[in-house]
Amino acid sequence: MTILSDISADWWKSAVIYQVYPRSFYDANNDGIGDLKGISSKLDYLNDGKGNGLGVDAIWLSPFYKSPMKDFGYDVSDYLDVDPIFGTLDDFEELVAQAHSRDLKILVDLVLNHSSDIHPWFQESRSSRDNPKADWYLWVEKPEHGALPNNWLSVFGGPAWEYCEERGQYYYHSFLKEQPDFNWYNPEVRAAMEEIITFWCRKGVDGFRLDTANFYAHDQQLRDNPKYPASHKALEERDGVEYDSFNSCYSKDRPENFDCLKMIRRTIETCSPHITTIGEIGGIQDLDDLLKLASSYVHGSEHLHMAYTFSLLGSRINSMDIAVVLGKTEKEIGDGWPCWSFGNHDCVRVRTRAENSMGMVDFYQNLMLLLLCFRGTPIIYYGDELGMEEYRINKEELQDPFGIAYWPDYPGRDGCRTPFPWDLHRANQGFNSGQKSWLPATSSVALMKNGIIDNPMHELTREMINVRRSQPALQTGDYNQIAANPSVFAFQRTLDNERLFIACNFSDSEQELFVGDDWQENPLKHFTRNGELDGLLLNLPPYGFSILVAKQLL
Ligand code: TEU
Ligand code: CA
Repeated sequence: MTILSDISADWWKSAVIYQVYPRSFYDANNDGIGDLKGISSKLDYLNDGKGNGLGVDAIWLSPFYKSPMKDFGYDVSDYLDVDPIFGTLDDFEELVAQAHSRDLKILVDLVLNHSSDIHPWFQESRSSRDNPKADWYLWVEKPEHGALPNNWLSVFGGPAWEYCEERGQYYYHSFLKEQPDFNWYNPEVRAAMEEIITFWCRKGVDGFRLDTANFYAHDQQLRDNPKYPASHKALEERDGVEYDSFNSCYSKDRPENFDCLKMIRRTIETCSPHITTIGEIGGIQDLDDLLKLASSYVHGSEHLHMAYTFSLLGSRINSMDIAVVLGKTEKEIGDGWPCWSFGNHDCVRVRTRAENSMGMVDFYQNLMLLLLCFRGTPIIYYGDELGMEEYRINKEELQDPFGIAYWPDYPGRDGCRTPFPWDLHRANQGFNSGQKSWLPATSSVALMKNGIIDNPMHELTREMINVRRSQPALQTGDYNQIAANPSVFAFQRTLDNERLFIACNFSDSEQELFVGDDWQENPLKHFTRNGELDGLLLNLPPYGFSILVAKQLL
């Protein structure tokens, strides 16, 4: 176990997090699938501890535990071991040591809502009605007349209930039928979760991303979920995904879920006060409800440290919608701490979403700049710092079970999980040494013609991470919205007497913004499309972006 000295308990508030999807980062043993040794060998790219590299502070690793890979690791069959595809526990320890020697922190992904159906716990549970683990999962009697226990649906399609001949009962699965949900009301299950958490804390991890942190508790009366009115617009429009037409307020988001989170937090704090948590608050319900719920999970100090929602991960990324999400969050979050990302392994690449909504790559670059100026911890999804695009997957190439279930209405999540393009001129773009990769390695050359490091998008991201690091107001200052119209989004960040003015032009025409006379251009950075101060006005070129500094500071 590696101990980091000198860490502040709140390190995660000023950190920039980078999400690595281990299957797709770097394939060290050339078997077509990325691995832990591959990640270790590429840490310098992220941060070499000497001021080189992208400059991120922490890595969130998507699951690398033993798994039959029905959901690519989000179906765990042994929580305390590494899948041979990714390497060994020793490889993990080496990765932690290598990361810590560069001052990089490691967050691991805990999938505690469900296990794989081949996990020995489920195998035992399903074997009879009276085995020691009979009540570890959610088992329900078969109703008369062949009906299902209730109307709950699986996120990935069809009813959430699967019949099991051995027990003559149904079991519940929020996701695949190969991902049975645990019964969190059972104290033995909670004790097992404590052991898992403690195990990874002792391996020296600095934090956990908690998969589906709002799904643990379910309504014990098994009440039906209400259907949204036909006019309801889901946050992310996934054509034909029936799950999105229900308000799943009985199958998840339960008030009882707070007890689960409390138990997780207590267990972690027993190990170390420095370990952080980020809960994934899945679901694309009503925006107000979603942001209220996520905020309530981070109030006080008994539940999560941070939570992220899908509110910036869908197609609604424009000035007005972003301002609404940030504004509502500020209103609800109280003493909690926000956490933001524009990309992850479950949604369409942000560069592609940005182009679809605005038709401009420049607009995409502004999103990265904005992300690094928001109040809250930013998470950058691997490859977004290069401008990786969504890969348009063909039917024969489909890997994601979500896509297989809904093809072609919804093509699933493979398109955002393609291999990292280390070198466009080598086989598989340098992802490995030539063995066919699990998803096609075909990133666009458009933004990368000069290689990774000279890529303008990479340069912009790296510089902006530096700016954020040098400006405490960007890390922990207050947030005040100044303007939000379809063309311009502007806000201030203030910490003590340090004040910054951030303005972003979302349009392809020049925009004039009244800023008053107490601002000067930030000498730290002149972005490519920096605006110009003209008396009391800021002139922003098309897709311009400016950070101004209050005059008395200069
Ligand atoms: O995602 C859970 C989840 O809620 C998402 O599927 C979400 O509903 C949807 O994508 C919103 O658009 C987590 C993991 O991030 C995902 O990769 C796993 O497949 C899933 O849990 C099951 O473990
Ligand atoms: Ca490999």
